[in-house]
Amino acid sequence: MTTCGEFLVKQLEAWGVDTVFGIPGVHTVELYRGLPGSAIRHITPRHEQGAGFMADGYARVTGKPGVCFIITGPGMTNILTAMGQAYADSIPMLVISSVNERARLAHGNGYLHELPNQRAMSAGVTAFSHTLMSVEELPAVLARAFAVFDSERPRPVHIELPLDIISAPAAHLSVRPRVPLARPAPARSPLHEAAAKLAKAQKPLLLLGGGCVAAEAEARALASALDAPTALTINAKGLLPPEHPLLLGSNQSLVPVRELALEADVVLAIGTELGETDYDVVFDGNFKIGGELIRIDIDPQQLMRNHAPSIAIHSDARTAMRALLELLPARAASADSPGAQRAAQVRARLAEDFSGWAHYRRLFETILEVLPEARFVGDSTQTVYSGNHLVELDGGRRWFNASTGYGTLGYGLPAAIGAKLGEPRRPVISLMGDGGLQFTLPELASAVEAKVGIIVLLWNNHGYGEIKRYMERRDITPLGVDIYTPDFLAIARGFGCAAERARDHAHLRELLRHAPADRPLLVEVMEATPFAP
Ligand SMILES: Cc1ncc(C[n+]2csc(CCOP(=O)(O)OP(=O)(O)O)c2C)c(N)n1
Ligand SMILES: [Mg+2]
Repeated sequence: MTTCGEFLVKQLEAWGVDTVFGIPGVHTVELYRGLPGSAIRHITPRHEQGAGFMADGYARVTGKPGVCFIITGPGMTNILTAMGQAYADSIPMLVISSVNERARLAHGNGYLHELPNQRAMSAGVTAFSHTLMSVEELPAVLARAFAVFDSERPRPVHIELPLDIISAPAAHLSVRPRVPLARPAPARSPLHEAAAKLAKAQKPLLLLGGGCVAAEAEARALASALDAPTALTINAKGLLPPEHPLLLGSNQSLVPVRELALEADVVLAIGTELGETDYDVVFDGNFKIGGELIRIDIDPQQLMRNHAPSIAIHSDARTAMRALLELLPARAASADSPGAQRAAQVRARLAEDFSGWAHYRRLFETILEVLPEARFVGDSTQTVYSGNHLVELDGGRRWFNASTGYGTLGYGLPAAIGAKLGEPRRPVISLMGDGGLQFTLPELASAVEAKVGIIVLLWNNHGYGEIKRYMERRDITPLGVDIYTPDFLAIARGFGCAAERARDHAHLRELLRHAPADRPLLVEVMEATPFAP
């Protein structure tokens, strides 16, 4: 007999799911019945928030949905934060959970793991949340979830299976093929209007966001065709390589780029929210667009948020960029074209702004010297804040962190584990602070268990440094920020990791060079000489 739980596994396997993150409980064991006989690998985190962050990191690297199996109640409340992070950053995630039997829903009788309304709770951080009321619904509901992942703005989807449904017979269901679904393409009229405006622009500016990560070649071609200085959000980092003459980096909150945005006659913004954490980390509301704004986004509502466009194109980024490239006359972008000169002036001014950050620059140079292909998965700490401005990489999906959007501390370790599982051959550096690492520290055990060779670069300043500074700047006596910091090296070793404190840059280089392939290496860097200014 095939149960509904077994059928679910078969259907997921048929649609390309190769990894599931989850912690089983008495409510979900029936989801596990089919897993050992499948090609799906199961990764066990130490907390459901870890499962969600791992799925997030896996999804960002592979472009495929990260899939989690989660128990009713506490499992779902635990993963909710990670779903919020994925929701804010438009990451595809499929959360399959159990829920109490249909006849027991919404009674408040105190059944095991009971919540008043689990579906309603997750609805706020998902594209949709669905309670399966019959086995027969499952194929269509799963197909709806994949329709979101394939052709909408990606977001988490939650499907909950009542206990009497998970174990119900499902032999009569057959595994469906995945129906290919195209992403929305641009309508003709706004596309032509946009192309005409862009062809005439004297001082164009291109703003690319995380919605463009699957369109690297198109992003490079479009920047050149427009000869437009190009700013990248943090999730778009790498779409233009470090030496690209039009690159402005991710510095939209800084004056030189803001002046460019004000002067530009036409601004083309693609796959970007134009949101606060990329355009206004200084929270002063001073990112202004002076000229005409053309927006391209897969989410029609997003086209109308933050900055109103004069031309709005509802489309997948890559499809629209390709269509625009066909309509645009090629401008000769070169090292000294007008666009490149405007970008070079901004970069020179930014370099002055960054002069106090030479020590961070040196840290990243050291890492990239040893591991030029590295991917950086960060938390919300000094190395991340500075790297957001300083680091440029060749290739997208190589720099993401929890300093943007929802901004959850503790993200960086489990997301790095997911990223490494998603693309094992690429070195992964998890950029953590001593505060953030303590949120999800036990996931080191999950990484050891899964034989994941990530490098955790711990920036230790004995406290919630950023918040302490913020309090001091506002004349608030620091409280709750000088936290006790444990012996991270002993703890990491206790979990089975390699762990060392880097004495200096030469030592750091050595440690990185000899990082084990099959278990994490924790490298502690003290926020003091020789890593400080
Ligand atoms: C879940 C969560 N709780 C609290 C915060 C607020 N917060 C942001 S940064 C920060 C300090 C982080 O300390 P650490 O990781 O040591 O980095 P540092 O600033 O010291 O470099 C805190 C508490 C948050 N972003 N997320
Ligand atoms: Mg700290």
